[in-house]
Amino acid sequence: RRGLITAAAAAVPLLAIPAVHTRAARRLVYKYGNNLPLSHPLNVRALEAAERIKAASDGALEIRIFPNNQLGGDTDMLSQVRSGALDFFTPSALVIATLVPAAPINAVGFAFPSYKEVWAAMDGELGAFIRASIEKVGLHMLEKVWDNGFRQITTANRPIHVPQDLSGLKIRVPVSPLGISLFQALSASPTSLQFSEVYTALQTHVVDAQENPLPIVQTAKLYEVQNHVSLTNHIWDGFLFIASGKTWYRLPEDLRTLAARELNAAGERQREDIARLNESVQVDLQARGMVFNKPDPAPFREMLRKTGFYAQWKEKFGADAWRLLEKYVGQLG
Ligand code: X2X
Repeated sequence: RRGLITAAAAAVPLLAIPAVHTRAARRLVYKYGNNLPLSHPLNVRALEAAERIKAASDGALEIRIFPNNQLGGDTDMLSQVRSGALDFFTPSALVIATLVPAAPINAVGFAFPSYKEVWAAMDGELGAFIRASIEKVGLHMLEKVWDNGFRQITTANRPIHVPQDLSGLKIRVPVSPLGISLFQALSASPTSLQFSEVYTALQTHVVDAQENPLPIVQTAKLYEVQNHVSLTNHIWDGFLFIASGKTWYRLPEDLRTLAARELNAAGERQREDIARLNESVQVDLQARGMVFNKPDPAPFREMLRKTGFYAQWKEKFGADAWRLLEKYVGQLG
């Protein structure tokens, strides 16, 4: 009996942190909201982290998760996390851009060739730059960015082989000036909608297309309302783990350290989950009837260059931010 307890304690070393352990009398409940289904690795790993944080703090800090837009769409959650009504939120950099224009520097069209450059940049100077811009508006961004993935185009009515196939296409993009600008430059007709509205908008043909990483197409069941997948990899997108500056700094320091450590570790595991999913998701979506093609990115990039997309966004982000991006992805435009 005794041996069993010792073995269990050894398997969960966090239970042994004494400073946190003594705080059991004060129980804090923090809320975390996001826009994804419970089955997405983001929620699976966040739940796991929440359990570990609760156990290691002996119940002093409980993080309650509200997935799937239960607290409203991205725009609502963004204002809640600013006011302190919500404690944690994981927007894509595309979405937080309405508040922090410098944030979506990672989402410049056709910038990242592969995950190798993505994680070097996001765990390096580019991530630090984004974090610093977010701290300026009174929010705190945890160190590890979680993976959304490379965004791909899906449509109800046609495959996209070359930029001309996008001409006039009614495509949903996130509420994001950069997303709108990218698809306008590629001659499509983009509309901004929150993710909470995407399934219905596709189902009712308010739009005919959308773009998201495949794990989202899978977990949000977009395959029910879309037929074609064109693997454009046009944006690498991540979820920034944002804490409300108002409530984060109110946490006792030991709980803040514990939460940051566990959430960052969960973020790294979530990246591995997405990497594994990326290996199997195409076969799964094909089995559900989706038809895939893989266009050559060169003519898309060329069209962005010709229409002045890169020049325009270099000016908006500024030469310093642009140089940081190019340090990881090579020269753009
Ligand atoms: O809204 C989207 O498309 C999503 C889920 O990818 C983001 O949060 C940006």
